[in-house]
Amino acid sequence: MVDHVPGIQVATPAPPSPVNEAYIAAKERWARRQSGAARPAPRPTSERIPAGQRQVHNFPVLDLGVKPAIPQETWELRIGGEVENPVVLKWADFLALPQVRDTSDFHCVTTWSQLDMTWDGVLFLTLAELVRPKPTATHVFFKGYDGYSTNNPIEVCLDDDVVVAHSWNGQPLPVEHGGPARVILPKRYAWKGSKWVREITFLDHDILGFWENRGYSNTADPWTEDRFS
Ligand SMILES: Nc1nc2c(c(=O)[nH]1)N[C@H]1C(S)=C(S)[C@@H](COP(=O)(O)O)O[C@H]1N2
Ligand SMILES: [Mo]
Repeated sequence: MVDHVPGIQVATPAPPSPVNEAYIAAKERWARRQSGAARPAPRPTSERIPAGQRQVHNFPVLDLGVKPAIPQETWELRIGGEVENPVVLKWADFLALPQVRDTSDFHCVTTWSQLDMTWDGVLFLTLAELVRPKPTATHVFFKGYDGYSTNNPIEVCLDDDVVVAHSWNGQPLPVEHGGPARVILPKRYAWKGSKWVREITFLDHDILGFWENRGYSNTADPWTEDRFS
């Protein structure tokens, strides 16, 4: 317990906001996972395939018919909106941020799931810490270089397994899978993660993305077969 020193202003902690609570919870989970102390026992494959999904061992390609080729030299990731510190990251800036490796399962709404996908990149949480979302930020809108878009609540994005990935299974992400960098949100159907990600905008309200505007669920939870709206 630190007493107030006369003449020195003691900062009062910011009141808990949903954003702060999601940050702290995700960072705690991440720390536990990194320490290995609380690593859960591997679950049997059958329990890892949501209803209506089947396991595949290949990696299908789904896009809008465009596979934009963005050289690393001209690649930029713009992060802004309801944030204190908007940034435009060049490739070198992105690689200079703390890097993580995370292994997760990938569920596409077209009914295939691939297990144990290993992604290298930057935690969404790290990007959020960099730009500092305002307390008004509730949603995140992602845009891809191909004109794609998708949206998520901020809490979903701040989970400790959400990565802006540049590598898959130890290799640079091929263009058809969204390289130079794509978003991975393992707890949602895969359309919620933008390939060729170009812009991340924090918003004080929700906006529907490409598929969300075309009859797909806004929440997209594979575990409740939450496929269509
Ligand atoms: N920019 C962009 N991101 C996208 C898409 C897209 O068409 N463009 N398709 C989405 C869909 S529907 C799925 S299932 C996954 C597919 O990723 P994959 O092609 O690497 O399997 O990317 C998602 N992200
Ligand atoms: Mo998809």
